[in-house]
Amino acid sequence: MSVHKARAQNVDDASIERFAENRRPLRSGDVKASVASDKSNPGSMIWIPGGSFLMGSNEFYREERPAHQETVQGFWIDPYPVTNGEFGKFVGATGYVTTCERPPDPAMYPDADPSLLVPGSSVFRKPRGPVDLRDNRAWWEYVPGADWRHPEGPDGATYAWGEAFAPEGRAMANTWQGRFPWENLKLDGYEGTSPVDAFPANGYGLYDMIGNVWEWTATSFTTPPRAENFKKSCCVPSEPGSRIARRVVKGGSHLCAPNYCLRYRPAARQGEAVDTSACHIGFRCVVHGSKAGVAQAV
Ligand SMILES: [Ca+2]
Repeated sequence: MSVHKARAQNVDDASIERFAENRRPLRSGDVKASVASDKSNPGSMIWIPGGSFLMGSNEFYREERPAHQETVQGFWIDPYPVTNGEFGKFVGATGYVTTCERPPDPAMYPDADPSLLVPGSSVFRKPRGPVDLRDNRAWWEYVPGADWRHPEGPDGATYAWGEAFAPEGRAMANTWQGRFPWENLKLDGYEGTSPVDAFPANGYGLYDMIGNVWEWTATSFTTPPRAENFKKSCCVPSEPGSRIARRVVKGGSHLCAPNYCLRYRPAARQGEAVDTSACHIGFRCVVHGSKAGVAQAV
């Protein structure tokens, strides 16, 4: 399954060219017809049989190495990332308050100005032109008041999770086409996040496993060998070396671009600090157990 990086780059460029050539408006029935049954039962999950697979890649980023065989037991998984509407129901039922809605604990940040320890989230700001890719502060901004209801901040919100954008073309996933972080060609139709069923499902019937938003996992992220050679990511404001614990995120997002963050691949993985909210991260639910056990689990 490994692909040489240069070859992958060419494939990616070719795919982008095809986006441009094949752009056409989505017809209303293109996707909806295939997911109507799932939408009628939003609690439905999909059974993934257990088996062995090649995990990681030796050809791209260091944190994916080494590629190795892994075995996983069967499990149930959501066909879509959780939408804002679904998450809102959860919050209404439980009173849950997300990390970005809580003020940071001063004990965790003893060197910080206490007046700056206010609830908020990292928000992507597109520069007007090329910037130094070694400093991701050129496109990340900590915005007080930004949260899952207001991912662009309390005064922004041109885009909101779960909103139905008007698609302009077809692609397999919502990534970034163009020169990150200042030129988003939107050849897949989306500048920011996209509806969870806007792109085709994979062979298991799962949507958005690649692109749109990174998805949290329960797996702890440990710094891989030779961390000093880490290539900085467009997608993770906190780089390795932080004292804050990190969890693995998977799948890439609409901010992953081939010139800087070619992580919209199944082999890619990245660490995200558990105290860091960002406008391009989501999640989906998984239930471990037997196929027959889902009735009790869901
Ligand atoms: Ca896009």
